[in-house]
Parts: sequence; C-alpha cells; structure tokens
Amino acid sequence: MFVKRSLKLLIPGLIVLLAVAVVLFFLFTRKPDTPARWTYKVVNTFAHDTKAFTQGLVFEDGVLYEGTGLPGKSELRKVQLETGDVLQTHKLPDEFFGEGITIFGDRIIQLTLESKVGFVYNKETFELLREFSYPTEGWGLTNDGRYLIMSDGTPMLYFLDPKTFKQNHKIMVLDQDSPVWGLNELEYIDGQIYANVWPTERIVKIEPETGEVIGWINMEGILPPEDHSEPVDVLNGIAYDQAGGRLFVTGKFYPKLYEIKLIPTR
Ligand SMILES: [Ca+2]
Repeated sequence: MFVKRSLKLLIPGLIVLLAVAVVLFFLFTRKPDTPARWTYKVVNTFAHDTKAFTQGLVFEDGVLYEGTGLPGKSELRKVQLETGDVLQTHKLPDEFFGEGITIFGDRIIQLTLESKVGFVYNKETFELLREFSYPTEGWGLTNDGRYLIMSDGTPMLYFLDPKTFKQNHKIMVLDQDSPVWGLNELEYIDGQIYANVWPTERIVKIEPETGEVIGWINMEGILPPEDHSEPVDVLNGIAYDQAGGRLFVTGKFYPKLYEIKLIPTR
C-alpha cells in the first residue's frame, strides 16, 4: 500500500523531470536561430560633406565625430549634425589612410588601414596624445565601455584593452556557421554590435559574446538615384545618439547623412 502510494507520487514527478530535460536538450543543442531581418525608414536627412570618405562615425553630446580616409585626405573631424558643417579638424600625415574612430572617456581613438598604427587624441582639442600598434589592418572601431572593438575586413572582431591596446580576446562573426567577411564600420548599441558589411548595403547585428549574427538590416536604396553623384562610394558609417535613441548612417562621399528607424520584416 505504502509503495503504491509512493509510486503514485513519483510518476508525475518523473514525467515533469523528463519534460524539463527534453526542453533543456532542445534549448542547448539547437542550431542558431535564423537571423532576424530589418529594413529601414528615413526619419531625418542631413547634409554630409561629399569630400568625406567616411571610415568612422560617432555621435556624442549633440555633435558627430567623423574619421575620413584616403592618403593625403584623412582627417579626424567634429561635425555639426544639423548642417553638416565641419567644426574642428585634425589632418593625418599624408602617408596614413584614416579608418575607424571611437570615443573612450575623454579620448578619441583612430585606426589606420595598413600602417598598423592607431592614434589617441584629446577629445576636446584633438591633440595627439600617443600612438599604438596592432598586427592586423585597421577598419572599424567601437567600444562596449570595457574594451575597444575593432574590425579588419575579415570575419574577426578584436577586443582590445583601452589602456594597453593589447588584444584581450577575439570573436569570429558567424551567420549560421558561415563567416561574415568585410566587417567594416562599427557601432555598439544596447549590447549588440552593428557592422557595415563592405562593400554591400547591408548592416549586420552581432552578439558580442559569441559572434553569432542575430540580424541583418537591408539598407538598399538609402541613397536615392538622384544623389548618386560621382564619386559616391559605399554605405559606411553608423552612429548612435544614446540619449535621444537616434540612429544615423551615411557613406563614403555621400551627400546626405540619414537618421533611420529600423522596421522588422520578419
Ligand atoms: Ca560608428
């Protein structure tokens, strides 16, 4: 009698345990989800300098900071959002091809394409404070508040110590097991990394812990045909206004900079 009663109690418990085990098995052994898809809506359009070969873009305290590329034409700039006016510049020596920028505290950090040299500036004065080196090419740059995060055109993202500029760790960006090549300009937004994918009109959203692609933003048509004046180049440059929740994008030599909203398509 006692055994029967125990079994009566035990069996439902075992069934619950089995159900939990099955759920856990599928949760932890499943393949990565198909990435989400977004398109965009332009909510504001601003002027952008058609001489700016945009390689880095950041928004902070009401102004844009922009890093531009090409030898002899590379600069660090402070730009007024509303007018596109260049408020402050620092020109790089002619041999350097400027790349991604990020703001970390009171400093601005800027990469270069093939020189394997990065520059650290005073955010207010643009005074060059120091240089550092890294072993790869330099493409995009952002930070998560703890590490600098850089791309080099491969599927890798490198997490650098912001004081020593040494690599702490790296991740490979995978879209359901396929490496995503051409990771370019970067922006860290609310715990996710957004990256322009060179030379496309797509932005990829990345999970920083694993490198898993969690979404694709299709930016096709962002530059209307009437604005395709030569020598307009590719979409590049993502900046986020944390306080205002505004997302900005532009491109190399683009005449416009856009504030966009993301629209899920599935
Ligand atoms: Ca950026």
